[in-house]
Amino acid sequence: MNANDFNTPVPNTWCPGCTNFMILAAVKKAMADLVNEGACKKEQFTCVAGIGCHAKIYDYFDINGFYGLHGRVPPVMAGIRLANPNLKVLGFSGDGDALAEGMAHFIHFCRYNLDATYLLHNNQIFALTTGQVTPTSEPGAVAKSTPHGSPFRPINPVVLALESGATFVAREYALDLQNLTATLKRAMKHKGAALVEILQPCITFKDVREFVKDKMYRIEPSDLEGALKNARSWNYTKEDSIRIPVGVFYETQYPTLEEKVGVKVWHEAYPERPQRSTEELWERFK
Ligand SMILES: Cc1ncc(C[n+]2csc(CCOP(=O)(O)OP(=O)(O)O)c2C)c(N)n1
Ligand code: SF4
Ligand SMILES: [Mg+2]
Repeated sequence: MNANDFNTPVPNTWCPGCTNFMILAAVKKAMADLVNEGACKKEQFTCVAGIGCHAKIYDYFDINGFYGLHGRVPPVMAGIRLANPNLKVLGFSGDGDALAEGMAHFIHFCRYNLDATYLLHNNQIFALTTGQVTPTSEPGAVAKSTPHGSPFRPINPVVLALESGATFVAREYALDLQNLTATLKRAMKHKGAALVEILQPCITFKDVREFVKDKMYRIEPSDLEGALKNARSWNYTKEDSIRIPVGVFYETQYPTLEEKVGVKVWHEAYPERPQRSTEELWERFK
């Protein structure tokens, strides 16, 4: 199979040239590679999307999934994994979705070490609502919500994920297709909570492509202290002197939520659980 086997006929409504197109291409390629390598089957991929431009990605690949509420990607991922631990769950979130509306969920996803991959499309702006500051906007950022400049300091999601217990933490650039695909594959193969922050400039409301391309450099994974040091070396500011580390910051093994609560044991103990149709469930809960 190849990446095009994940295509859907849904018309794409991202702005022409949006950097989300590259994330879509990388995710489809990573999934196709994993299927070809025998690591998992196409039907095992399941996606959860937040709310925002990033979330539309769910319409553009042919896998099962769920649109959550704004910021609520992790609890839906947890529900899916606990109900069926055979599924390979990918969560798609934005910087607003993950760190404003969904901040608490983001922390608990890392802390629980849920066995799932969380892709954070970071464009440092609320893009779908046409440009307001988010928790990753730089201090002084001029946007629709802050015409005189943002008075806030940024939150660093890489530091937050490391401090909260995520067992795979990486940052990539949306337009570096090769490294993005490779890191996504590593994240999807990882057992435990994997965060991949993707720097995803919004070309319509905050075009920082040249800035990111100029400033980024690749790092190698290190121990937790080293990873934190690397992560703290850039706090989303836009000074000329900064450099942006990209690559895998940290990777370790630790029991997952699913292992700790004995999900597999529970599923094996009750193999004959009744299969209910969607219609039946709708009648019961409507
Ligand atoms: C609880 C809630 N608050 C606010 C909104 C309005 N809203 C919809 S999309 C969006 C911005 C999303 O920004 P981000 O998560 O960064 O995604 P992007 O559009 O940048 O990909 C907002 C504020 C909403 N739908 N639900
Ligand atoms: S508003 Fe920005 S993030 Fe949204 S589709 Fe357009 S370019 Fe992409
Ligand atoms: Mg955003």
